[in-house]
Amino acid sequence: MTAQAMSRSPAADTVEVKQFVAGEFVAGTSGKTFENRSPVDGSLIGLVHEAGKAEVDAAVTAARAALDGPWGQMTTAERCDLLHAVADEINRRFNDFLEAEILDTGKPKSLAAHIDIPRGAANFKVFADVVKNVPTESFFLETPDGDGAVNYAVRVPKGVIAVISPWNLPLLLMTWKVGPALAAGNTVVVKPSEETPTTATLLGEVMNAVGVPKGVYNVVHGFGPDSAGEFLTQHPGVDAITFTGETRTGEAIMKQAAHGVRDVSFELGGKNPAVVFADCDMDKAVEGTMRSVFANCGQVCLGTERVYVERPIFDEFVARLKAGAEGLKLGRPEDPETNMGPLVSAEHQRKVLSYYKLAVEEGATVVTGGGVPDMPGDLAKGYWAQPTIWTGLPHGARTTSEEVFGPCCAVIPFDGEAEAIRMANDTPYGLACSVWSENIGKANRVARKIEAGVVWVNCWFLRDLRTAFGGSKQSGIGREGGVHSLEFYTELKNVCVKL
Ligand code: NAD
Ligand code: 6OD
Repeated sequence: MTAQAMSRSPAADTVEVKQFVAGEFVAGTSGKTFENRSPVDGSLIGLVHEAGKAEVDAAVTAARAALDGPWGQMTTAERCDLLHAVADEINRRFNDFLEAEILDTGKPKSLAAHIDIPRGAANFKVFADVVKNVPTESFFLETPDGDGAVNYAVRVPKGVIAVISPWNLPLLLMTWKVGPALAAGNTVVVKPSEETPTTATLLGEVMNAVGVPKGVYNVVHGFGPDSAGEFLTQHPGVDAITFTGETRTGEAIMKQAAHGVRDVSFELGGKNPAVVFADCDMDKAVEGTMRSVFANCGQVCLGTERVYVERPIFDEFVARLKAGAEGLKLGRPEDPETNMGPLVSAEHQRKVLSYYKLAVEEGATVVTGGGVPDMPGDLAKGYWAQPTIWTGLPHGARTTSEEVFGPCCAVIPFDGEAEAIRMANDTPYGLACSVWSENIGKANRVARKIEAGVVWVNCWFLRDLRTAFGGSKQSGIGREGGVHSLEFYTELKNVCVKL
């Protein structure tokens, strides 16, 4: 990977990642950097320049100037053509993005190549097309003079949007917000996760290459509290904040957004159930649950951590899930055989392993896993966790209530539809659920009663980007996707014309 986004450090064989502000890659004025380490073997990938208040302020100022400048003067069609060009350029540089995402996350290349990078490009095309085609309402108002008035609505951009994104699907989740924000005519300042800074920065090169005006897309690096994340969400020049991450962080950001009564869109944590009925197609239910528990090493907000299985098939289901988990191949991202990578960081590994210990203390039977796998050579220094399945956890255990965000699940038996719904809903979260049954009437009845923003029937993570996406309860505020994204990224303005 060449590029202005990354430069080679003279001191070591590592790269330096800089901020992207007003179309330029810049170091922080404080000179502070932090390390970016490979989750696969703990080796140093590079140094990331940390933004201070000055860089965050420069990024917000650049975003404001672009809004008032060429970007604000473009027609929707011109803007959307540019976003199509952004998507095409991501696809042209597919391997650069793939390499960067794999280095930062350690995820299998096959996963990033099929999901992360293609969606990173698609997020620009889909929302450009939504914006070009969305109708707005109009009303004819009768007036006493007989001439009447016409009301019509227009959508106007909200302004400068702060985008705060997590590390689990870095390019996908960041562009899921940047795509609609830019399509709607806003400008953005992105603060990617400190764990995965690279693809957001690389996207700056793409913006420059296709001629997106300077200041439309900006990136600042750093942490949350007392760092770039907080400096950005507190900045008075930010008009709205869109955030994906932990529920606790959402609470902190909401307080920051209260100053100036700024709008927020939140995609937060989950403790997602799967409900597997005895009349399911067992092969499909096992395969789908395997993916929903272990994909991306369990680091998917929509992933399943509670599997409710109807009693008559409980033992068989657990046995088949165990066989599947034990068949997973952990290894280097580039190895085509690998289907599970490491956890993202040493800190996250400590968190996941603490839940592995807690599950046993809470009375779990460990069906498989429960520790750190033996990895060969340098891989032993990486942040690995075994795919883990528990049974026998009592209702209300912390391991079945709190989000672990690792490759693990508790499998719990149930008797009948009502009990399944009650147990699935007994959580402060409400993000996603999958229901497995060949009785389509029952599956849909259950789907409608589950308290979650997204329910999949006989599938998992089958995405249609036109649909509403988001969480209920403590899993989020608002919906994004299709026209729903525009409800957050625009103000709907009514114009009344007396005829
Ligand atoms: P996190 O909340 O720790 O961090 C997310 C981002 O917020 C990072 O960029 C971080 O630097 C920043 N941040 C932290 N504190 C901040 C503060 N006080 N002010 C401003 N910014 C701050 O989350 P994570 O560990 O990166 O991601 C995992 C979490 O994200 C899990 O809980 C997962 O469920 C959730 N998630 C939810 C969705 C969804 O769609 N609902 C999608 C992906 C991940
Ligand atoms: O597919 C998406 O658009 C989306 N936001 C997925 C979220 C995955 C969470 O880890």
